[in-house]
Amino acid sequence: MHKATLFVNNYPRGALPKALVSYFNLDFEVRDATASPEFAKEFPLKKIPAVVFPDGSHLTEIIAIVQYLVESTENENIKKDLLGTNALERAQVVRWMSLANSDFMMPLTEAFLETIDQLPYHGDLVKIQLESVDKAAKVFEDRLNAHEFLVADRLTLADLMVASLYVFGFSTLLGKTWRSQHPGIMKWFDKVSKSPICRDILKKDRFVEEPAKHR
Ligand SMILES: N[C@@H](CCC(=O)N[C@@H](CS)C(=O)NCC(=O)O)C(=O)O
Repeated sequence: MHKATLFVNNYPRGALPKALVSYFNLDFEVRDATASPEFAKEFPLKKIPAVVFPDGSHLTEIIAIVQYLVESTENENIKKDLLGTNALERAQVVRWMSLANSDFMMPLTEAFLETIDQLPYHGDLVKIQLESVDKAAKVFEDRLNAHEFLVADRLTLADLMVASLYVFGFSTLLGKTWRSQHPGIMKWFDKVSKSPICRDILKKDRFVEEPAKHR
């Protein structure tokens, strides 16, 4: 293997890593994890995104991977803008990415998988999970009602990653009514979706009007 390989598929956490490799023209081979026996062999948890380096070492976890991809660009100004210009900004970038990846994305994914019967369905549990999603979303909504972006009033990696996870929500369980109740998030999403880095992955044409329902 001569270059690092980034494994993704069409699941939500693969979109931003793939977009970063493409936009910054990074020296990574991007492979479809689903079609690759090597992926399952190398990564027993079978979760994307995942990277194998030419020396055989691994990198997993979306936050670590997107940070590493931005660090791999040669433009120091872009790196600073996206990752933070001081210790506190860098910590705030990680803070928002982690909040979205855990408190928002985990209950949302489970609620969705239960709704479409890819996990056992229990209506009460889905309700509790969606309440957790709303609690986390309120933290984002409050921030975005008072500020244009998540960190430091300019676009950072936090905005790109968090928006790339929200788009999954807007395409599944967070329908038109939910979106109308979160104007701060929607105004911010609109702004982030114009960034050339990720405009191809933040498309509104996948938004659902009505949330997916259990049959
Ligand atoms: N902790 C991991 C979670 C990765 C993850 O759950 N990825 C999902 C796709 S968005 C996945 O591969 N799911 C497949 C599975 O759970 O079998 C991270 O933050 O990157």
